Amino acid sequence: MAYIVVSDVHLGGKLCNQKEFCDFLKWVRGLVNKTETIKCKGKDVTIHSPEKFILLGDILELWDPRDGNRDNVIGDSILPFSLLSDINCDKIYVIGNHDDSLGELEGEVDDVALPNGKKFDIYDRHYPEKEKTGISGGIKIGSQSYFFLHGHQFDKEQAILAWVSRLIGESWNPLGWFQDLYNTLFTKKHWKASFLIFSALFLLGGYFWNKLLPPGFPNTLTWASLAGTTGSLIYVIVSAIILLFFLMKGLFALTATLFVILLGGWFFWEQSSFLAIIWGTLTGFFALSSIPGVVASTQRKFYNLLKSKDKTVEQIIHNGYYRKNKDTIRANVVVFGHTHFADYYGPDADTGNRLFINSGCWYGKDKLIDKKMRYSNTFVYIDESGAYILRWLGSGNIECLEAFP
Ligand SMILES: [Mn+2]
Repeated sequence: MAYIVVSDVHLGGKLCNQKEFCDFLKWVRGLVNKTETIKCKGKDVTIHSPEKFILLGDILELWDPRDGNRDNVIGDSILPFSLLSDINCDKIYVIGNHDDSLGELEGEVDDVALPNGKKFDIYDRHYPEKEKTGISGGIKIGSQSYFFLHGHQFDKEQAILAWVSRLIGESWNPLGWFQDLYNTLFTKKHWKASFLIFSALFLLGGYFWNKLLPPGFPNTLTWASLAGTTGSLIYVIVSAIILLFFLMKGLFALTATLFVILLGGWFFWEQSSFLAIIWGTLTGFFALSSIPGVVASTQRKFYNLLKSKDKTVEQIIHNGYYRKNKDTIRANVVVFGHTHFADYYGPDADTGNRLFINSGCWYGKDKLIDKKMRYSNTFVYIDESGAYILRWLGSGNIECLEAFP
């Protein structure tokens, strides 16, 4: 029984190590034919082909893709997911914060059978799922039990998002909303020009409306005077026929939309307010087609202000990120990612006698932080003999960073 755990690849992101990750996946795929023995704290550890491969969140970068363009996520994902599919084991995808919209797929992507007979499963929050008692037990491997989650749940900077999400019963993420709006082809291509048009319409419109509109805007026509004119009678009859036609075709949404437009036309036709509606609609269109571009191009700086990246596990435990009293996990070892820092802490009284292991990331370069090396391209290997934080050096070379026998 062996598990391999990776997190925070951020495929589609600006600094993702997609090539190294693919090389690593090819190496894992090859483990089916030969085992690999490495030195770990003076001991030989044999790495076997895994039974389960856990993708522990933020595998895809849906919040902040390169150039704000989610097509880059698809482009970066084709090879890794095809390689993953080839690896002779089940895959567990646990959702992180940068790929949280995929949580909606938890019920859809449920033990999907891959061509080699292995399975692909999505878990919205953690693996394994909570038991009915509300307690989260672990997976027994050797003498330990393990619990896997991405780790943004420990993050106080994410607390406001989590709090609102719980309140409204669905995932709340305002920047994600802009990201959704930005990722329409027209907006991606033309948001700068749209912003100019929006600014012009907004400023010039505001300036000229006083002069264009007659006093007493909005001037309204009465229903009686409308009904009295032949023109509006024809308008009503033609409208009714059109609506009835679509209604009988069973196109209810289209009928409702046309009803609103035709009713609006009846109210506002021949009035200056009709012009105002056209102006408002155009201004709104160009606002929605440009403001998300402004947000998408500045949000990385915004995220850098509030992210808990590069925190060590000890900082997570001691700086109020992790709250022991809220913890319902019943496992000896908690494996998580999110902070991009392959590291560990515990077990001690502050962790409820649990060991916390961070799987690190496949993003950016190695970096010295507070005299401690923060390595990229790391993973966690678990078998009956214990857990190991390992580092991919390329070409099948593995360095052991920590061992927990
Ligand atoms: Mn994360």
